[in-house]
Amino acid sequence: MTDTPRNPGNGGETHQLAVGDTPVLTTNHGMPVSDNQNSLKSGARGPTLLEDFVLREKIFHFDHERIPERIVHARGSGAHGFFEATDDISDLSKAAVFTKGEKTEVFVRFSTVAGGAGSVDTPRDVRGFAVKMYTREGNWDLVGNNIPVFFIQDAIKFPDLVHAVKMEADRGYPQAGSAHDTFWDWASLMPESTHMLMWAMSDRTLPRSFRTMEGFGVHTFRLVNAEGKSSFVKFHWKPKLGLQSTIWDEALKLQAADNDYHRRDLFEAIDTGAFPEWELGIQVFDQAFAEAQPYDVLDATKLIPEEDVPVRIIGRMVLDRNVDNFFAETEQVAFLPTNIVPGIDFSNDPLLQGRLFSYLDTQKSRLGTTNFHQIPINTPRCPFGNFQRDGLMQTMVPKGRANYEPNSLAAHGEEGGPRESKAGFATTNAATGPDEQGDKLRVRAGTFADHYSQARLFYKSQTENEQAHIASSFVFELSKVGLLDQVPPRMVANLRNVDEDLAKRVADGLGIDLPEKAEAAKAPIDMPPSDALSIHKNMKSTLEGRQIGILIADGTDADELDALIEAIEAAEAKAVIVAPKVGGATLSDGDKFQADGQLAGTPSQLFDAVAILLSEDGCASLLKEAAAVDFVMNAFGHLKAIGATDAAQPLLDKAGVEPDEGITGIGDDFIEAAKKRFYAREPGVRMLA
Ligand code: HDE
Repeated sequence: MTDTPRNPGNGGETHQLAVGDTPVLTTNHGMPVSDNQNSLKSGARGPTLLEDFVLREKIFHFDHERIPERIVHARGSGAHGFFEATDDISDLSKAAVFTKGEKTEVFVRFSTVAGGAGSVDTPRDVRGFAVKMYTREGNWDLVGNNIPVFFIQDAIKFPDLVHAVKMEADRGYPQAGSAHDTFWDWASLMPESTHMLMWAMSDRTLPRSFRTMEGFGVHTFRLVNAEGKSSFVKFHWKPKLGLQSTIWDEALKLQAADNDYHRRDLFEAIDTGAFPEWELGIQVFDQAFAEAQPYDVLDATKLIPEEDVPVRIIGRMVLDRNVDNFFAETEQVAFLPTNIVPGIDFSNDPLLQGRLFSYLDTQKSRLGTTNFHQIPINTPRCPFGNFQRDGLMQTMVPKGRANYEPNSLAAHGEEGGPRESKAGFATTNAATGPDEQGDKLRVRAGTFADHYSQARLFYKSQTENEQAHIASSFVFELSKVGLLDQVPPRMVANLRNVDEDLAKRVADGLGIDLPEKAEAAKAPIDMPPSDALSIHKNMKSTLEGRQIGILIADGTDADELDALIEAIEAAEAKAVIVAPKVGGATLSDGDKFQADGQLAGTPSQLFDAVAILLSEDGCASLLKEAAAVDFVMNAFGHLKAIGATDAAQPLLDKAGVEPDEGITGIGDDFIEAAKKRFYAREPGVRMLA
């Protein structure tokens, strides 16, 4: 009877009543129920009776099943796993979680930001990357994003940002997207958001999967060693599979093909043992380095180029267990940037400082009680205890009279309760840099004034295709803005400080005159380009973790199909068979081969590369099927490898496929090609800004 929903407090004891091996259905109060099909009525066709407490309890509970969704990051997907420290950094941090060889249980939640809980997985949006580590010194939550910088410098602007980007207040749309008036109205008035906008308009906001995106702690934190010496640190998660993103047209079509594309990918990867993995890296620097930079390390709109401070890998995280229950775990998990452990500390980043209040506060309205830490997904795995008591939904039963401290109850043979320890968390003396203490001022430090240099750095570090994608995204998003006369020119005026060519491309793409350059609070400087900022320069030529769609139909050669599946699996990818009928197709050997997906419902945007394995007759039959033509046409337009039998050529011709390096046969050449995207094809298939 292990699967029976039961009160976690009852120690997992089984119900006494059972029907064979099946536990008996009971009310929430344990009373066995004899009929779960019919409500209690006065006469078979008469009114339902108020007396029916079984019905009332069931409907009452159902009526209250939902809790408020997160104000931001409402749509998310979670998984369990572990973190393993792989390097000794005891010279930098005394945190137990970093002890070389130490394994710590983790829970991770990935999310989009703007959309509601029921929105789709693939809009253009920043992704949340929140990690809860259940360390033996308490929970450490690294609540980050897949982009290393943020829109704003000061927490006081966060409600404005979120109001502007979420659906518009009067009309309740658009859902899950920034391509609308209020977002760009706000953004074009906020030069400090320019750097983040460059990232947001790049393919970083169109990740292929959670498994192929980086994560960042964003803020500067501190590491503190046993002697109390502190260093500054930035945290990075690097995906084992390398970076991979979709392109805009593909993301749009994915939205139509599968609303749950990323959630499904995460779940299925873990379910099939292809465990997602990341390395944890740190950039460590000191006050002298901080003061020597042309930007402020406390400014969350800035990053530290990896060329200046290399990322040192200190551990790995593997997600190896799916949630058992989405609500209990993924929905109820409460991340708190205030969850840190001795050996890690905050910096004075004013955005981080604001977050230290917000997350604790929001959990109370979301989860309804100050006791949300007692919900199993949030409970520390190490012993914990203090004198905080009572409150809504208190599930712990503290014994004795000691609910205050100091007390001398132990001297009288009673439980005295826990006491503070010198080994506990102690805040680092934060006033180590200039202007970190002094008069009370409602100001922004002058060192935060440069809003464009790193936006320029980001743009310059991209490949030609990536630059074109950024320009085209600005054009697309700004073309959705109704306030055409003021907002796009204001945005382009800002972009002139980033890169003149970019500004021109965006103005041209919109069909507007190039506006005067916006006045910069501080003149931008040129920083040396950084390869780490480009996705294309950090993609891995691998099939590991990828999905290859194989289109078959009646008459497909059985041996060729077997060989191809074998080669794909040998390269640690998954072969997904697509056929006109889900029941499968009759192959050349007369056997029926089961399909994984029906052609009309399994378009090629779901795959990283496709193979078209058709006989002459099979191809002839599919020439009249729009879904087959789209399958090939979209794979080509999305710059993917297409392997095809000679007999499939008429379908490729109808889909407008032109030969290039990515168009191959179905042998080893295809396996090699499938590891890549063919960005050189793009100018031939799409007009970019
Ligand atoms: Fe958040 N953010 N945030 N945020 N954030 C929330 O907390 C907030 C910021 C991030 O999967 C909320 O539990 C403020 C930066 C993630 O459950 C809320 C400010 C970064 C998640 C909140 C920021 C993030 C949240 C909503 C500016 C990247 C999802 C529900 C001072 C480093 C966590 C909740 C999950 C969630 C407030 C800025 C990441 C309202 C006030 C910067 C990944 O408390």
